[in-house]
Amino acid sequence: MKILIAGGDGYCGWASALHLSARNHDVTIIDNLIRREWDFEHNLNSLVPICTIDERIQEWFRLTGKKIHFVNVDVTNYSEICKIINCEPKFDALVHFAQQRSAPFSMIDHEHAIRTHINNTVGNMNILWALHEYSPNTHLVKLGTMGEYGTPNIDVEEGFINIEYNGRSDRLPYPKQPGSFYHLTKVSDSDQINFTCRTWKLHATDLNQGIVYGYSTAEVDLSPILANRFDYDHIFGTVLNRFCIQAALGHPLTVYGIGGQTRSFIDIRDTVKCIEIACENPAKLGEYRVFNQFTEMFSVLQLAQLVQQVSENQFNLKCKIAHIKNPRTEKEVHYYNCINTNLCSLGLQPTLLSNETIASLIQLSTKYADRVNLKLIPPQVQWKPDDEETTPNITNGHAH
Ligand code: NAD
Ligand code: USQ
Repeated sequence: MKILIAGGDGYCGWASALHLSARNHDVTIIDNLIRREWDFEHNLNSLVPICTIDERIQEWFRLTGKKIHFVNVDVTNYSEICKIINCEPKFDALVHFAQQRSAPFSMIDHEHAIRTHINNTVGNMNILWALHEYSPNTHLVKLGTMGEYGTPNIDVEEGFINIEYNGRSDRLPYPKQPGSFYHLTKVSDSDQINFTCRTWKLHATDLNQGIVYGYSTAEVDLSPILANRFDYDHIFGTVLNRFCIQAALGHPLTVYGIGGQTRSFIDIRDTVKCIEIACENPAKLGEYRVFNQFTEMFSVLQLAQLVQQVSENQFNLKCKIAHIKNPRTEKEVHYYNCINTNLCSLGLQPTLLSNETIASLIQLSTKYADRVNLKLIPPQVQWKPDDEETTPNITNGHAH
């Protein structure tokens, strides 16, 4: 297949581009490299050093003889994205990763919320319009997020829910309760995509992905020049990756509040397989389908305890769990049960979180420990400053 990967210089996008290229798909990456600029702007750095996109692509060619094409394109620039989508032969699939993806980044201030909104919402609409005008048969595979649903007190279905009301019934989009301005943009994207499938008969798969963890994939591991980014900071670092790095450094694990917040998770090795499955099994023309792309659910505290056990038992590292004041507005104790049957029924065989994976992430973090800026670990972005009443001050696991 001829596949366009928007956002292919990023964490999920780079690993997916290599995975698809390794399977002989003809891959083109578009990315405006803005994530590297955001890192620079906020003084952040990937734990693992990453090469330029040109170096990465050359190395891949050197090792495998396979060519990945790269074009520096900003998806918010409509004429640029049209030029790419209109090229011949047309793309069979467009995988859209190219967004500002950090919830804390979107909550820093008005300017960051607006930047996130414009980048994500305009970029998504441009892609939809360009597909409509120039290539309606290209299957859109869009990265959404499990956080679109929030934490309702009922099971979370895959995109739609059957509702009976006043004696009538319908299958309607599942209600959304996103937890940040970033997550809100994903809800808006889903509405836009659903609308354009209904109205213009585009076809799309909305992948509501859980929190991705891990580093290694078969392809990334082939060479240090193919290294992927691995974020540990309080803005882009995600919870399990952060805990493994913190354990390696002897830093207390930063559980926000009680730690009963439960989320959906997926290993990056399964992310790349899910992208492959979605591309190779396209939605029908006019179909908008939603897959919940995760394999397991954990509370934040459960993850901290798992990392603590591995670091103490396998590395003899003392590992404390610190319950720190939650900078976010979110439920810390709640019901959470999400359905994820669609991808499994198309062949996904989940890679479940293992002690080996945690140990490998701790080892990776030890190797690059001297690159960590400790000031970037504690959370600095608050959803609601001075939110004393909704967030108890907690130390050593006890709420005061
Ligand atoms: P990332 O920040 O590592 O990569 C995103 C890439 O998109 C970067 O290379 C960036 O330069 C590019 N980009 C951003 N805006 C762009 C624009 N306007 N034009 C062109 N390129 C642009 O993020 P990631 O972790 O790889 O996430 C990729 C996607 O997956 C995002 O849409 C994110 O919402 C989704 N997702 C990620 C996770 C996770 O845990 N990492 C979980 C669920 C969903
Ligand atoms: N958390 C901690 N300690 C930390 C970091 C986070 O307790 O040091 C808690 C947060 O309060 C939250 C949970 O862990 O309850 C998850 O936070 P996160 O930063 O790992 O993930 P999140 O902000 O939800 O965002 C990440 C990605 C985003 C993606 C999302 C998937 O950055 O792109 O969309 O995961 S989901 O959570 O399913 O929406």
